[in-house]
Order: sequence, then structure tokens, then C-alpha cells
Amino acid sequence: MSLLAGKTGVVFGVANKRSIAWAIAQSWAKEGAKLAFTYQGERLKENVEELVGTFGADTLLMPCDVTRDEDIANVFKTVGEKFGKLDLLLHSVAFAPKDALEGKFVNTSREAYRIAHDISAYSLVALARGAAPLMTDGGSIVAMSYYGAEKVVPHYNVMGVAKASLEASTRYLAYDLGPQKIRVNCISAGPVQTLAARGISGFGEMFKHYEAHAPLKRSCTTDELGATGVFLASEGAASITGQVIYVDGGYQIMGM
Ligand code: NAD
Ligand code: 0WE
Repeated sequence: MSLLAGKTGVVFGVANKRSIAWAIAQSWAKEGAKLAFTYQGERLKENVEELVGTFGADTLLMPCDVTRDEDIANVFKTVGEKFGKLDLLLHSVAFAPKDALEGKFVNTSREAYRIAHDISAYSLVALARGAAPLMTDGGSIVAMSYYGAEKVVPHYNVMGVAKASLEASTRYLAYDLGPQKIRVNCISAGPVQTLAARGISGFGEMFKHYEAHAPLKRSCTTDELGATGVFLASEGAASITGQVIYVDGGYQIMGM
């Protein structure tokens, strides 16, 4: 059964094979979607080229630093030219300066706060605005969030505040774009061992915490995130918009 046959999509946030974006892209492609990809900068170009090549040598791949309006404009211009219309968009992008994730939240600098919100939250608004004119048959926009948006997770700090902004932006975008049949949702994932998670001290402890406290006694796999990504992109989610769906072993329901 090809749930996404005939659909086109653009994916933001592949850095390597462990990236959540890569898992969701593979699941979308397996269901028949034709995808375009972007990469953050020259540093990641080769890596992403190699991965994306597995979908065929003609797969559309473009640079896009989401802090640059001209990069974003170029992506949607090119996607418009190559695909004609767009159905799916994955936002799987986040960044805060490392020191902001180490010390106390109260010490967050104005610059670290600005950067975290620009890259991790405002970018969803800019990408949705670029995509909407191409989503002429409606569409599905999916963004990645985390529990630190709603409860304090020590050291997640300014990223938690930026994810709260991402989730609120999802609701306002869902309202604005609903009349065009464009749906906007978040997947709130439990911890996953990716590039963005590596180098965060105590990340191993987080898995132990989920094994001890989540109803399913674990976090989530990237395959499960892919499956939820397919659901949100598909007709099965035709009346779901503005929501945050938890793929976290059930952790979010717990009070203790
Ligand atoms: P990842 O490092 O593979 O992906 C993060 C991506 O953000 C990278 O591809 C990076 O290039 C991109 N990025 C950063 N700054 C950018 C910029 N200025 N312009 C364009 N792209 C930029 O790590 P991941 O864990 O797959 O993260 C993907 C998403 O999932 C993020 O939104 C993250 O917050 C979210 N998330 C991750 C976890 C986890 O435990 N790993 C849990 C819940 C949610
Ligand atoms: O969203 C994230 C992490 C995003 C992230 C990661 C980094 C590491 C490298 C954003 N910016 C940076 N900046 C860097 O310099 N997650 C959901 C994973 C994560 O990160 C944590 C977590 C979890 C979970 C940080 C502290 C506590 C928990």
C-alpha cells in the first residue's frame, strides 16, 4: 500500500544517517513520495549527497541555512520549478549555542536566546510561508519537538523555550493555513541518539530514566518516528492539525 504515492516533499534537517529527518524521509519515500533535500552548509554537503544519492542520482539537493532568507527563497523557487507543486514539508532543525545547554537557564545571553529561537522556531514560520504557495492541493507540514517545551528538563534550557515557541507557532500556522487545506503538526519525540544528542553530558542517563519511568519502559526508535511521520503526511490524519503528537514510550502522561 503506497500511502504517499504521487506526493512531493522537501526535507530540512538531514545531517547524517542517524538524523531523525533521514528516518522520516526514508519512510515517506517508501510510501511513494518524491523528495527533495536541503543541507545546512558545505560541512555537511558530502555526507548528505552520499545519503540522498541512494534515492537516485537525480534527487534534488540544495543548500539551506535557515537563518538566510535568500537560501529559503532559492529552495522554494527550485522546488517549484522541478516539482510544480508541493505536498509535504519536514522541519527537523534545531540549534542553540553549546554553552547555553550547559550552564543555568538564568544565564542565557541575549545572543544565544536569539540564535536558538531564530534557527529552532522562527524557521518553521519562514519555511511554511515559502511552501504554502506551492501546496496548491493542500499539504502537511511536520516539525520535531521535545518534552522540554512544556516541563523543565535540566540543561535543555533555552532549547525548551524555543520548542515552546515552535509548538505555539505550529498552532498559529495551522489556523492561518487551514483554509488552504495545509495541516501543521509537531511530533514530540523521546530521546534519540543523534548528532544533536551526542556531546550532551548525561544523555545515557536519559535512556535509563525512560526505561524506568515511561509506560512502555523505553524511549522511541527512529523507525517509529518515520511511521508517525507517514501517518501525519497521509489521509489518515486529514483532520488533524495544530497538534503535538507524542512518540515517547508514553513518558509525557506521567506525573511521577
Ligand atoms: P541532527 O543533528 O541529526 O539534526 C539537526 C539538524 O539541524 C542537522 O541536520 C543540522 O544541520 C540542522 N541545522 C542546525 N542549524 C541549522 C541551520 N542554521 N540551517 C539549517 N539547518 C540547521 O539531530 P536530530 O536529533 O535528528 O534533530 C532533529 C530534530 O529533532 C531537532 O528539531 C531536534 O530538536 C528534534 N528532537 C531530537 C531529539 C533527540 O533526542 N535527538 C528528541 C526530540 C526532538
Ligand atoms: O533538541 C534536542 C537537541 C538540540 C540541540 C543539540 C545541540 C548539541 C550541539 C540544539 N543545539 C545544540 N547545540 C550544540 O552545540 N534534543 C531534544 C536532544 C536533547 O538535548 C538535550 C536534551 C535532549 C533530550 C540537552 C539537555 C538535556 C536533554
